[in-house]
Amino acid sequence: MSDMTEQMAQTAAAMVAEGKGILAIDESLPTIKKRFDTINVESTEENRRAYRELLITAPGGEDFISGMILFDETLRQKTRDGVPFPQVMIEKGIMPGIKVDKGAKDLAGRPGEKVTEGLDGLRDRLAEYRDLGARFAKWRAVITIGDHIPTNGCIEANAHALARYAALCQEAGIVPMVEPEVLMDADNDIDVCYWATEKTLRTVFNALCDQAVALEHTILKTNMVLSGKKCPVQAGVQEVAEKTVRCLLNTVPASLPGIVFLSGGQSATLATAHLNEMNRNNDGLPWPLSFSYGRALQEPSLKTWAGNPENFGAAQAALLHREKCNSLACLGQYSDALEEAA
Ligand code: 5MM
Repeated sequence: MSDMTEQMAQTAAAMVAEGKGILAIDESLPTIKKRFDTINVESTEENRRAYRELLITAPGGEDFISGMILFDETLRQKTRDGVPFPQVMIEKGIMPGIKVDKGAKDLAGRPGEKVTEGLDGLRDRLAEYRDLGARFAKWRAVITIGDHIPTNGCIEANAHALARYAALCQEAGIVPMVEPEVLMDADNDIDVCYWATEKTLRTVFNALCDQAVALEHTILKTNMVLSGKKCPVQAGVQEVAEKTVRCLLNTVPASLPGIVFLSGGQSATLATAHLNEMNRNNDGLPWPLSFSYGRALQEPSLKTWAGNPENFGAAQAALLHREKCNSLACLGQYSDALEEAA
């Protein structure tokens, strides 16, 4: 094994080490503005820096978090004491990751569907990100459920881009986190989500194979199989866990080092309960199941902070609580009682 290959193997294994998960703080400028709007904070560069400092430096986070996904701006920012964020993270034993896609754009000829862009110039950007300390990267594809969608055309286009991105990452010695997200915003029942997720994952793994991506050095970040948010009948925790695991067993090769979930708009506690249920009942799975939540880890912390420097410590405590609960969920040891005690 070359040094670079060996390092990717170590990185991938460390990302999903027992009881650890990934904190996603890679909101693009439009998304972080949306989040800040909910707390009436202006999305200035300094406010984004201060908020990300809070998340990155939370004491004890390293016990539950193996890596954080950063936005380009954040990878280049520093603490108020002048220490670059990647350096702070590495000193804490947390691996820096970087979002490298350029966002989901309307897919020509496919109304209502998106394709993620960002392949142009990616080889050069990856080389720079590696020099800045990034050890893994993320690219998110968005699959929408609706009338007659998702189409094959949309799933194929996104899978192809994900595979091209993953191959470029591995060429640069960076572990690709491959994120196809089937959105949970519609009124579909859970079985439609199962169908769309299964089809998407099958297509993605075929594309990865076509582009010679080493699955041993790849992490999958995916949605859980859920009822759409607007569906009048919501599947319970057990059904979500059972159908998600069944879908993954039917589509994801055993050689993958690990699978992490996005939260996708679930409440913070439900995202934890679903992950816990999957891990509580499934000892013999081929891969660890962990978390890479954005909103479900950050929301309580964002609300507590509310842009006020005096709330810095309390907001870090709120983040740590969610990190600890999800760490326990990776081990199948989470319970509702932990929320009441908090
Ligand atoms: C943290 O949000 C990420 C960036 O989103 P945009 O590129 O749309 O700004 C997002 O990719 C995130 O990593 C995943 O969706 C998981 O986050 P959630 O909130 O769904 O757990």
